[in-house]
Amino acid sequence: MRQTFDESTDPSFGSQHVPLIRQAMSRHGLDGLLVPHEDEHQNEYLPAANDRLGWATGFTGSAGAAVIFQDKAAIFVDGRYTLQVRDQVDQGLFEIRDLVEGGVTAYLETAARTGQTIGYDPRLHSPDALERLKVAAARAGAQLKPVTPNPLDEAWGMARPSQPTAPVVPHPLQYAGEESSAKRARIGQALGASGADAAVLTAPSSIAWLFNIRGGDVIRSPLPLGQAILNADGSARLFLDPVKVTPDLPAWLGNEVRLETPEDLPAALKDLASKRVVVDPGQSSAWYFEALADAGALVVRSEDPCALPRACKNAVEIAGARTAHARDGAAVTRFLHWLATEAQTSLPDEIEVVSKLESFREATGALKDLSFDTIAGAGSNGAIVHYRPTERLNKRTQAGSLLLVDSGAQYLDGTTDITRTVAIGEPTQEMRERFTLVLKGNLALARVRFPAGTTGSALDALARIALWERGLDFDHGTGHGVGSYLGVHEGPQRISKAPNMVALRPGMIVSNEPGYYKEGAYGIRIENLQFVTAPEPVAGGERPMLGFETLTLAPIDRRLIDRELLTPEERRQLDAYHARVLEVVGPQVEPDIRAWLVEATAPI
Ligand SMILES: [Mn+2]
Repeated sequence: MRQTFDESTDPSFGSQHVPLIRQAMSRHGLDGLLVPHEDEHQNEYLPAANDRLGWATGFTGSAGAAVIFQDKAAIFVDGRYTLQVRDQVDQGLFEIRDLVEGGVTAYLETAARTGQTIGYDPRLHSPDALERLKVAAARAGAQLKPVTPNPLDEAWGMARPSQPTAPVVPHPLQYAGEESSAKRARIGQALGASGADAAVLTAPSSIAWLFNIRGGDVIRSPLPLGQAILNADGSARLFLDPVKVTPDLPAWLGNEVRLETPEDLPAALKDLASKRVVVDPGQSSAWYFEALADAGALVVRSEDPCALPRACKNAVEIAGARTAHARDGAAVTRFLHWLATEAQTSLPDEIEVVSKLESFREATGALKDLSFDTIAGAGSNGAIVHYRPTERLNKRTQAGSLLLVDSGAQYLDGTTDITRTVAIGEPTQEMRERFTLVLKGNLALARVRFPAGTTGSALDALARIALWERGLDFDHGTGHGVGSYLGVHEGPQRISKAPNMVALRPGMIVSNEPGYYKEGAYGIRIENLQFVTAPEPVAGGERPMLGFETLTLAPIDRRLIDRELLTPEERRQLDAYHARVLEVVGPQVEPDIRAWLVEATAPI
């Protein structure tokens, strides 16, 4: 099994580790210390060695922060994690506060005292966030001070896991679709045209994409941790731990890429003196901005130049995504068949559900990893959006309940992410009604046509209108970008209420995942990945329109659909989708599963 069900922390972490952190703070003369969730690479999923917030507090969510003073401490989480944080963190040690409402800055203004010194690790904070924190501390009469090495790392000491050293390997052209040299020339040219001499790249996904390489330093994503400097002439310097460099790599990178070690990076930044250097304040920490300013470089704050080209998948990547989704669809269909038959009477628990699904994906022979830990939420656990089953929380499915399964896979040719909600036993009329409303949102966002320049924010409401009409909604984004054998959450595009200025462009892959959650009862989510298609003229129209093509192929539980709530157009759309599922997945699965699939995809 790839997925595990143990808990990597427990609530005693605070009482065990905070005293050690406070001792280390004392040695540096600090009254307080900032502990963000983010690591040196602004990763969402962290290698164990970089999960400082988890080690200090016990909290394992994907976003958050803590501030540790000598005499008090607070932890900050967003609305997704209010239940989890109470479960994982010692509230005698940490006051629990809202990360979004006020957050760390508001806390510093009231919690810090005149004359205090609060330490921070400049490698872990974005320059903009740090500036706001400095202002807040100053309002309280305190000051922020960069501290190296991080006192928390010193306190962690020998117990800290070692830095990951997964081998970095070539990502062949049959999957990447464009030579690294062509990518570097293209991005370098754009840099030059904007008046820049170079860009510093620190996002692992950008480095993987630009050099056509993959690694395994971050769990569930084939990301190599490292840094790079790309010059306007297309040449580059790539900084990787030498133990990760596989024999084929130097030749794969070619003569225009100089392979160096992370220890060479500070000197390399000094070489950029008097050059105009692009750095992304959303991706690179304050440390880079300070190091470049110290070196006498002219820092240009601008988006990572690889972010947008990486998001717009080329024809080879889209073809790979289709193949990956056809393969994954067959594995998921075998799983859904099991849920619809054997599991209806055996009533498996969540861990058995996760294991079963993983076994079907493993059997494809092509699975490189899961793209994230499978969320299997039985009954009320389905209403916890970021739920992950563990031995302690594991729950058995029951007749008359819903089971929500959100999962994905990493294959060489593509990354998948799919959610299906299925009925165990006989669903209630309310469950069917709400499921159908969610389905209407998913269908609306799949069939929309839109002009060039439209952002994901402008489309978000389409996935919610059916819910809104009944006084319902869901509290998460509708869609996120997805990488090509890279991170399952990848910007810069998003479909969400939160403003996002990035226009959707052909080749971008996004998820379409509306949901509905009834706390303490059940959760519903339907998620397909879809990509933006090229502009096409509309019959009788005046302007060409972009649209979406759905990649994900697996049946949607017909027992949960109230057909009376669907319009004729929605019924046709659902039937056409199911016909495609049968056409692509049917020939791949065993005769008994195929027979079931014929019924599961029958016209509504
Ligand atoms: Mn998703």
